[in-house]
Amino acid sequence: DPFSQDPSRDNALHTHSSRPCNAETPSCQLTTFITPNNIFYVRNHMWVPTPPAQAKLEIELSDGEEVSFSLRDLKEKFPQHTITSTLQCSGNRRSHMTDATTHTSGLQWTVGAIGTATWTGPLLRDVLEKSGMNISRPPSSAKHVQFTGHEAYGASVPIEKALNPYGDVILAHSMNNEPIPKDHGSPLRVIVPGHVAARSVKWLKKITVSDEESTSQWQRRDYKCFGPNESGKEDWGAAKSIQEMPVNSAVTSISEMEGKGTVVKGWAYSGGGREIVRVDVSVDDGKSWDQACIGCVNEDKDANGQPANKHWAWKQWHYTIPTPNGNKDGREKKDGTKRIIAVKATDEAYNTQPEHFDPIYNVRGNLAAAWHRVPFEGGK
Ligand code: MTE
Ligand code: MO
Repeated sequence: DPFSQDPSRDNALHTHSSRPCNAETPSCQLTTFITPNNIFYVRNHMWVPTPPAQAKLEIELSDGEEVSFSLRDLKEKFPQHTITSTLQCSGNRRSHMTDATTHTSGLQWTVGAIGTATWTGPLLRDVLEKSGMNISRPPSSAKHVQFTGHEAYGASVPIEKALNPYGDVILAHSMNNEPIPKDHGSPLRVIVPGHVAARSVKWLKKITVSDEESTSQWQRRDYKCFGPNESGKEDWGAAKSIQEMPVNSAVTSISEMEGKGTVVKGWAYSGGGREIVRVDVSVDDGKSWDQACIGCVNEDKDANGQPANKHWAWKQWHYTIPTPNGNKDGREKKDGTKRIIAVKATDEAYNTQPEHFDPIYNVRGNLAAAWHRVPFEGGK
């Protein structure tokens, strides 16, 4: 039974499948800037492997040169970097696309296939340099960096991201100052900040610098996106792999504060290190808007202290619904129908979210980034 090495898991996680384990963080626990390890979402395609204690990380350069490093080498022979990065699954919010359209296949995540942690380890570019690669003038055969996990999962990123001195791609051995837990890639995973979490390969076994992308199905097929009319006739070879993620946001909690009205909280995140610069909230399903307070609920100062183009982490926002005259809590319209809260975020490139799911529909339910609409029932 390959699943016999799977760890026990926190009961608070909302489990979509147990073998393999796919479980999301409950939305009410997504309101801290750092997501604690025990409730960080788990997305496993297979079982949790237990790499042999003496296993070395293998590196193969594009000229065929092979070297390897022990975990100790990676911790002691390289400068260590700590970054704060959000990881988000390409299928996060898929259930909202399902609700708004007819059907999507895949795990029906709500708002919790996302989380933020600090990650520590050497920079991938430093490890490649020590392996013998000329990182300032890489050979023309070096176009992609492929990552292979101990259980056979694999993915790749373009060489530009891997070598970018501002790219912060690290080989992480620590998550929130603890050794990486089993579910999250123990003892070593790559963290590719700003990119879809599918590229942050866990239980890292091998790194291959190549002139082509990883040949795995997770690189060549699953994590691609298509037009609404292309469902069932996807040209997988022609479509671009998902790397950086589009701007997205969600409501994670709505709570009534005694005498202070109703407080709505949520997250907002964009790929590629693009900073979230505005979060707009509507309590009438998009007819009128107001701005949420961004970052004000962060306990961690890092949230606002990230350098330009390196906003690898989400921002948290909150909004207090004003109480309209003659309507005690604003949750019902005069005709008695429920109000709809809508939220959309804007990133520093002034990208924003589409209003509806129909124009971004794809049967796999990837990149579900339309406005998040929630019926306002109050007191939830
Ligand atoms: N790496 C390996 N080896 N095996 C996997 O199944 N899943 C990927 C990525 N890396 C995966 C993997 C996907 S699709 C996601 S969303 C993230 O890991 C999930 O990371 P987490 O479980 O630590 O949240
Ligand atoms: Mo994912």
